[in-house]
Amino acid sequence: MELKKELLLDFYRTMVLIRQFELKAAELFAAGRIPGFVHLYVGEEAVATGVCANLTPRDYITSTHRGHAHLIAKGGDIKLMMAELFGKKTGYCKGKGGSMHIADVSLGILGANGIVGAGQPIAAGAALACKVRGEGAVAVCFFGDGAANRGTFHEALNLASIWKLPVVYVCENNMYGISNYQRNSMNIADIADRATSYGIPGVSIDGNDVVAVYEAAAEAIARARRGEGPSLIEAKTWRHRGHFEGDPQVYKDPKEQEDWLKKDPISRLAQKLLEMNYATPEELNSIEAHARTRIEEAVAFAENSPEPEESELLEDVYA
Ligand SMILES: Cc1ncc(C[n+]2csc(CCOP(=O)(O)OP(=O)(O)O)c2C)c(N)n1
Ligand SMILES: [Mg+2]
Repeated sequence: MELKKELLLDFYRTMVLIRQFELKAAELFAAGRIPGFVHLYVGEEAVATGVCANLTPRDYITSTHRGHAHLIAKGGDIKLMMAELFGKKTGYCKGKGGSMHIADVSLGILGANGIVGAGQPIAAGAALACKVRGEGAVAVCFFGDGAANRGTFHEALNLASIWKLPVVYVCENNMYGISNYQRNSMNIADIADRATSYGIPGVSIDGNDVVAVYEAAAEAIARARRGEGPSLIEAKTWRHRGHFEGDPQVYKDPKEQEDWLKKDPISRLAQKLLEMNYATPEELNSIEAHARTRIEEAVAFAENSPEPEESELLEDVYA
């Protein structure tokens, strides 16, 4: 299928915005200007972008500890997210959550999550709500290869299958769970094979090709909207940076890292746009410049925002 120029350019805008957000977060973290941990999505942009391009605000997503991109691709507000990273009162969680607790329920973004695999049953629950309401909405669960080994994965997929829930499980297989290579944590090459055990469709795709991601997600989401039940998509990808900022990634094979850097999803899409005469190099540069400006505005918003008051310390906190 040949995708329309505007759609491809939209993918590019989203992917570049994600990349620029992440690179800025890396820079701020290294400079000690944002507290806590940050796990960045650099190199994986095609997955969140290609999937979320099929969703509307009434659809739900669950995210992960590596979640900035999911929020951006689903239409969240980068100013509120940046302020949250800075721990400011204007942030998504009033500055008390940080990078791993960013949610925007009004947009169906049910939250990043520091608990690996926690989104899997949450997405099944959201999909059950969609099914009961009967309005054709769906849920999408983003999770990693490491999370595919959690009990929650098996429980959620089984339940989603037998109840025919409108949910799509999107495994972002970046080959590592922290420093643990996928082949050391499972005896199968393709996580998508696990779909067979639950009697649902499973596909393994090139997660650095945004068009392949978009098309696989379109099919799985359409199936879910038709009431035919869940699917599993495994998007093979690669994180360029460490597991968290500060991780020297000594466990990676330098040759493999180099090979994957050549498969960068943004460069690949840029190449495609140029070859198809859908954009000039100047137009692509101006998309990047625009993204940088938006990120700078988000940083200024965060910096100029107040800290939470001491008197608010126990508000919105549950134990
Ligand atoms: C239940 C649980 N177990 C362990 C951890 C520690 N932990 C944080 S991230 C991570 C690896 C996750 O790997 P993967 O699911 O592949 O996601 P990726 O970081 O590669 O995006 C682990 C083990 C955790 N946060 N939660
Ligand atoms: Mg992983």
